[in-house]
Amino acid sequence: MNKPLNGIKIIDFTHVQAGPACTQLLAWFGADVIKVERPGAGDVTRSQLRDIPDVDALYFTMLNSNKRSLTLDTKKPEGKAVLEKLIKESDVLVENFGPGALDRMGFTWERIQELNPKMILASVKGFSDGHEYEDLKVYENVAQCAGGAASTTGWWKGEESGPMISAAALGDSNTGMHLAIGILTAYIGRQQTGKGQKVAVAMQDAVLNLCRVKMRDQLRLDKLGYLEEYPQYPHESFSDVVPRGGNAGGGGQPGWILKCKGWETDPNAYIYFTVQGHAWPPICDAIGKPEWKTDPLYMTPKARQPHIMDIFATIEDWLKDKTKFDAVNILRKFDIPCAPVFSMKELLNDKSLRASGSIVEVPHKERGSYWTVGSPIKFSDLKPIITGSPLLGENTDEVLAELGYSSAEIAAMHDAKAV
Ligand code: CAO
Repeated sequence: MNKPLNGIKIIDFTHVQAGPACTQLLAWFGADVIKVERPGAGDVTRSQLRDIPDVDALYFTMLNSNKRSLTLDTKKPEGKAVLEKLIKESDVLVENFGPGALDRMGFTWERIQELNPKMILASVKGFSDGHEYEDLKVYENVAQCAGGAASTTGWWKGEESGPMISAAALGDSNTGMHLAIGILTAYIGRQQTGKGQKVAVAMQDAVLNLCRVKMRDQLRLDKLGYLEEYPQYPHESFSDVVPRGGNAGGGGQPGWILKCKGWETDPNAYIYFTVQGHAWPPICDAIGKPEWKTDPLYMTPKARQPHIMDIFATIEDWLKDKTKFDAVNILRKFDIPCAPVFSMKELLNDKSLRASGSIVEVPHKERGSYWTVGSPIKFSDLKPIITGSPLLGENTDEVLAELGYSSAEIAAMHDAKAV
């Protein structure tokens, strides 16, 4: 099978989620990704949130498939020498250590360029270089707060009205995906210039990039003083910052999460319902309110907006004897954009996702096979085969031998606990 990234060698000096998500994607598409880990311990996620004693946690296995593992103490001279050799022979070094950690190890950008002028150094940090918070260490939720997601997510009134974190990894995996695009861009650039370069993505910036519609709303609010697609309009007042809009649709079409049959006991018996402006007549037909098609109080988006929550309440009433699946099966016939709220359990067992490779079963040497999330990117000429994640140091001797070390030298490195 065509694996377009075959031949690209990546030193994966990453840990936790943001960096590993990036390198895993590149490994799926054919790159040789060598994960460098501290001897004896490895990536902290190997032991975090374990479901089976002494076996690599799913947190690790789900972010490190298709890689090789090399243990290396890069603070010891022997370990540094191995890393230098690897840098000379690789195309990309990806890292997401705390600010300054790579420099303290002796691998500044200048030193890396001396070793290999073609090297692409790719980094994730919490904040960008020169930012007033550039020294901060950052995890997922910190990034969501710093990048605008938390201030614009959640409820604007009531007890639960504070900033809210999304369950989606907007800070971690999202930053990793941005970095993957940066690496491939730098790689194509290198084919033109012959030179490597440094690629950096700050988690704050990656979150902000996904929150650009909220920046759009801030600019509109500055000009108009109100935002007519928010649930606060027209009955409540706006301050000078974008408010949290609950489950409101973020674009030009109002939407809301609506209860379906069984919501009292099933936390996910809901659908998302969207009121597309031009699709109003079919919505009226679908929910049994044909008279709304010609009623001036309902005919235009402007007329509907002041009582849009009442309209949603009427649709909820229509939904009360329909499961989320019944509802979608009716609404799809009228071309109404909608979907059930799926639980993780439903997604895990979803036949379509399994058939498409978005959920895949992967073998693992110690835990047996397990289900994980496969590539969301589909190609006509590449079907990524997701393999298990490596055990800690599983490929150490193999990688050292490839670098030209003799068996005696490798044994000496083990004795010195450098690998
Ligand atoms: N051999 C020897 N030392 C090693 C090593 C190895 N193979 N791998 C790592 N280390 C050392 C580093 O050199 C560093 O040592 P110093 O601090 O003494 O220089 C240390 O281990 C790791 O430091 P760290 O700051 O990266 O780790 P932490 O657990 O304190 O912080 C995190 C974790 C994620 C907050 C921090 O790495 C960070 O802010 N990274 C950038 C942002 C990021 O990617 N965050 C997302 C993580 S996913 O939620």
